[in-house]
Amino acid sequence: MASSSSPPMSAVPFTRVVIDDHFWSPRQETNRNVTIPYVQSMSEKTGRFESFKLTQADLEGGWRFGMPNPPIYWDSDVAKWIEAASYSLATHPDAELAAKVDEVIELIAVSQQDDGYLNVHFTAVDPDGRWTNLRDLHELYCAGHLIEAAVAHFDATGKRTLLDPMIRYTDYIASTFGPEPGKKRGYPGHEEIELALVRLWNTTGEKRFMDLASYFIDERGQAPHYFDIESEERDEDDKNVDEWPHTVGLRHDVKQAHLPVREQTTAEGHSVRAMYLYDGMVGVAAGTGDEGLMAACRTLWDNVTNRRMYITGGVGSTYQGERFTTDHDLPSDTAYAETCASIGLANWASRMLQEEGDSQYADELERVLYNGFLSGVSQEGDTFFYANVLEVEPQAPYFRTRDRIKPFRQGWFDTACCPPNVIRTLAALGRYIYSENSEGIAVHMYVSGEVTAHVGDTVVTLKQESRYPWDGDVAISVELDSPAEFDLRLRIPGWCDDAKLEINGSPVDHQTAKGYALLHRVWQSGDTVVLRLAMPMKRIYSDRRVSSTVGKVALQRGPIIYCLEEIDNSAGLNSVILPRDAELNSNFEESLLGGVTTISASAQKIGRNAGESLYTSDPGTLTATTIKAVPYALWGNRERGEMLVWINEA
Ligand code: FUB
Ligand code: ZN
Repeated sequence: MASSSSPPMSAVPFTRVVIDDHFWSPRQETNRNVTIPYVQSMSEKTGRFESFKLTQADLEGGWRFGMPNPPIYWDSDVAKWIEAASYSLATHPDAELAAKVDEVIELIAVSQQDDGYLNVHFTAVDPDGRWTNLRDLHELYCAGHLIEAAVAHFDATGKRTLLDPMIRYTDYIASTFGPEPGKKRGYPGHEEIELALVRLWNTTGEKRFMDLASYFIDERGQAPHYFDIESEERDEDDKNVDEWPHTVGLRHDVKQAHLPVREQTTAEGHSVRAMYLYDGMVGVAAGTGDEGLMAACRTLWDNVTNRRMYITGGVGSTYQGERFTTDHDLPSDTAYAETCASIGLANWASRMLQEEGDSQYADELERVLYNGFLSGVSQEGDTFFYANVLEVEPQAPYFRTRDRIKPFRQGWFDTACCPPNVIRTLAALGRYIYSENSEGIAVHMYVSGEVTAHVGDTVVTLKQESRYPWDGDVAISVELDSPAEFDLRLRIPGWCDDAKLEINGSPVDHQTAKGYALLHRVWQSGDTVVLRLAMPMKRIYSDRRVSSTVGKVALQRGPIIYCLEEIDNSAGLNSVILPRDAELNSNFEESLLGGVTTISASAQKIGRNAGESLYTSDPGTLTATTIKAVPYALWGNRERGEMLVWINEA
């Protein structure tokens, strides 16, 4: 029987998904051939790998890599590279890469202390500082990334060379923190370990890891406040200061520690931390059946996606504190929208999706992947955005405020969290496409290739073929050993107003459940489903309370958000006015940016006002022009120049 409610699903692991897609395959190939090796070479060049060998004595005479000493977050960069390399090895064996991974893991394992502790900075640079400042110093964040790397490496290779040291480290952490007498009641200032412990629990089945994740989540924000206790112990007068403009990181809300997490109703603080926390919360809620915690996740989801998220799926409205600000505060030109935060949002969305089975989560996942995540890396794979702004005027001075915010992609950053985050995400992209449970299979993303899914004991192969995201026709064929009855759920994207389905060439009416076309039948090998998603160009308007976009329009086609670039439209993008009734035309341009659909329209441009006065009564004259918009994710891959997502509308 088809049922509109369905038990929680599991994401089909990327190792059972083959991506053979004209849009994503080239990006994955570049990731494998360029970006993963590039992050490896930068890690070598900057001393990140070698830092695991450091001792205090080495540092006395100055370190040959030029940095005064390894910063507090380096372990996490190396961990993300191992994670990415492991994913890559799982789908594309490569002896040289495997040997390099083994070599780096050996360095890490050797750096583990006798009691199980493992952290470069607090071993070589500041041994007395261990666990003295969880609020600011990233020890548990680094541990989390190393745990994720260990799980990825074990899953990919079956080797326990990183998993065992990390289990030892985790057990040491569990002996240090917790509610039991004699333990510190601490939790991380930068979340990450929570979601990593959920992964460790998934892989090992050891409940103690879930218990530790649960402890970290529920201890956050409790009174008396651990970060204040710590700061007193350090004899520092830097307790939480809640008055604005105290943004520099001491505020508890920057760390989502202003309230116990179950009482939080708005996304506050540092956006990457928030995303990682919420991901961990769903993992724990799902693992323990904790409906109260899940309800908190739903409330936060609603706040983020309906009031605090950019149209590109970026989150974090200011570089000050790299944080969320207030509802509807989404400035385009000073957006932060860190690449890591988009990745965090994608992972949180995917986890919500497995539990709730509702297409709203897949819609946002898709929004992020095709827009605010993919913008983070160049098509050539060796330059990156840290902040993904929605409007660029290259001369604007705010770009000079931090090296992380520039009007062009850069090769590396002082804090290089984003590039290694990009590589692990692209390498395991297949994990976002399908889910399975005992009742059937759900297709969330339309990406050509195939999946081997498990519906109870039945093994089902689905083959997908489409020219998505440029074309909304998707063909899915079923392969089975023998006929089997199950649900096939196909997501009808939120942006699509007209979806039609055919099975074996005949149109079928479909029931919709939670945003998915629900097809229940006895499937035979060779059955083919065709989904036709109308993909017209759309004008999108924001809530009028978003002051920076009032009177402006964004262009969208399918999941793709568009932008204007100077190279196609000449300078002065903010003087463009798109009449409300101007016809939009789409055109697939084979030789542009690897083959993309562009949108063009007749528009107007306001000319400069007469004279040199800054302020004048001359309104300027309007001249006719034609505009051409390209996918936002691909901007900045040609010449440097202006870029604009939200266009003035007349
Ligand atoms: O602090 C570690 C990482 O660096 C954060 O996740 C990023 O936002 C950046 O601050
Ligand atoms: Zn980052």
